Amino acid sequence: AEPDNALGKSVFGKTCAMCHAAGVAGAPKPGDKADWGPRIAQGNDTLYKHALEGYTGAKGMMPPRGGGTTLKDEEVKAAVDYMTALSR
Ligand code: HEB
Repeated sequence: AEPDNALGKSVFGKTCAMCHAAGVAGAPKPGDKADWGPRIAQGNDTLYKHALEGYTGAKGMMPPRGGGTTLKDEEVKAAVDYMTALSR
């Protein structure tokens, strides 16, 4: 399905930007193709899983749902799609 960019942009601004906008604590910045390239290459299923469940990578710790515990799966996925679309 087409990503809902309005939804993704809104969720990103409220919950993800606090780390991802400035690259706080190793969070990949939207538009940083060098950082996002290998991440995007993992495929959407892995990106969604990491965003939903959280994980610790080489650069730092991604919290489950970015700490937005009440976010629906489709809201988190839309925010992932928003970031990756800016980073291809
Ligand atoms: Fe994050 C990473 C999403 C929020 C921190 N993240 C990441 C990724 C994604 C995301 C997709 C990639 C994955 C891979 O590579 O596999 N986030 C996201 C979202 C949100 C967020 C969607 C909202 C909901 N983050 C966030 C926050 C923070 C973060 C809030 C802080 C606290 N992240 C992060 C980091 C990282 C990430 C640090 C990196 C890790 C490594 O090492 O890799």
